Amino acid sequence: MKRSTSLRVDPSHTPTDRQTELARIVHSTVHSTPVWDLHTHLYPTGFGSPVPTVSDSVDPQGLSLWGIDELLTYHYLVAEVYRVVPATRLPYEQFWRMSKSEQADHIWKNLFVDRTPLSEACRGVLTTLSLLGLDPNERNLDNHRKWFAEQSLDSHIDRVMDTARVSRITMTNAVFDDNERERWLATPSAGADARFEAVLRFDPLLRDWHSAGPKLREWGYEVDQDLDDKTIGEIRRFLRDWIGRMNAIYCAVSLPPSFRYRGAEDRSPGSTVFREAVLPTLAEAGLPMAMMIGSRLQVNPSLKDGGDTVENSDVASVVQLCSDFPDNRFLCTMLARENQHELAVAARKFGNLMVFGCWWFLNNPSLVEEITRMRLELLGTTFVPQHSDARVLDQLIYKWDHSRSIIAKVLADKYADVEATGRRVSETDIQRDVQHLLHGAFADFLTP
Ligand code: FIX
Ligand code: ZN
Repeated sequence: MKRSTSLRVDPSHTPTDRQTELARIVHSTVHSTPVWDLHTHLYPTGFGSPVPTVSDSVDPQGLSLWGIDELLTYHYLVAEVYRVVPATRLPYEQFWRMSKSEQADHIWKNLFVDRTPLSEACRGVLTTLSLLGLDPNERNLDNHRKWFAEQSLDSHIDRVMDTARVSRITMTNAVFDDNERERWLATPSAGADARFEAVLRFDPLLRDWHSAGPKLREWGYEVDQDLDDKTIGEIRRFLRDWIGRMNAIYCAVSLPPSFRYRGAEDRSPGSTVFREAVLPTLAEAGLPMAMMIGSRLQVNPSLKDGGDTVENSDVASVVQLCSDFPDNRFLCTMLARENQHELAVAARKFGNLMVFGCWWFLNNPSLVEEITRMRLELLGTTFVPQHSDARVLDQLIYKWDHSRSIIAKVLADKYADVEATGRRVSETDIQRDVQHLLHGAFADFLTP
């Protein structure tokens, strides 16, 4: 058969009408297909909110963050404003003594008024304001604050999910966080909101058994520092209790760059708890384990949540776990750009490994494009391209708008590459693939 050369994709070449049509279809499909956001730090109204409005009661320790002042004091922007106004001019303690709105005013002036908001986190605030129907050209915050104060959280959750086309929000429920744990114990129904799914997060269990053990004892689990059979049994009871209480759809942990798993002979406390308590419990429950690897915590504690950084991590440990635990399923994202190719290749070797997201410092258009393109070329549609990691409800709007545009751009290129072989790609094909990338790959991976 004579190969058609008319469809060959030549990057220097003006797009053909077909390529332009493909790009239009893909962009429209990606932006309209609902997404199941598999990792956020968002909460339903049952967990309270510190955000004052005309209709909601304020819960100063509430966990559900939303509105313009929370958007502007996102830890990404705190770190960025300290690039403009250094601690020598504004001591950290002075900043943290400010009210939330004073902190927001400081960030707004220095990053949005006195300079062009070029960074991804800055641009995100503008996208969110714009898609909520607010004017991104406003130079002061009064009108924005007035609008948010007139909203009620529960209906705002619906509005934001509808605008971002997020069909379901997956939480991060940190059981070692006293505020979160005590809310679950006091109000078991707090998480009962069909728009949200719970995830049991237990970093200290694997990162610092020596501090986690005494807490489990305090909570009524008869554990010792030595990880003997009785202790392992009690850790498994603790996990089963909280998986049940939360109705968790998976369990998660953030692991440092130094995390290593070297197999059965690895007797470190974290690896022993992982191997003998966590993974057997999850295999028995049929739940995936999410590993988020590469954050070196608190290199600058004065920035609080903004004080963490990234370092290269060890993909060989992920390979070892996937190989040693074929009955477990692993969701995995890594924080270093340098780890992405090796991790994607590891996913080619293990069907029980699902790579997901462009996490945190990778969630920038240039890196989302590079990583998504590489993953599509190595994995087809067998990965989850993005999660929002939203900490403030309204961030869903920009995080998904920005990511969808990049995913659509890359997908359109790859469909053009397919059509350059002579194979036609239908709109139905595109809809099926996009639904899989934004929902199906994750949803299917949740079921054994
Ligand atoms: O460990 C995590 O879940 C991280 O995503 C967060 O701790 C981090 O602060 C974040 O929000 C990144 O986007
Ligand atoms: Zn997160």
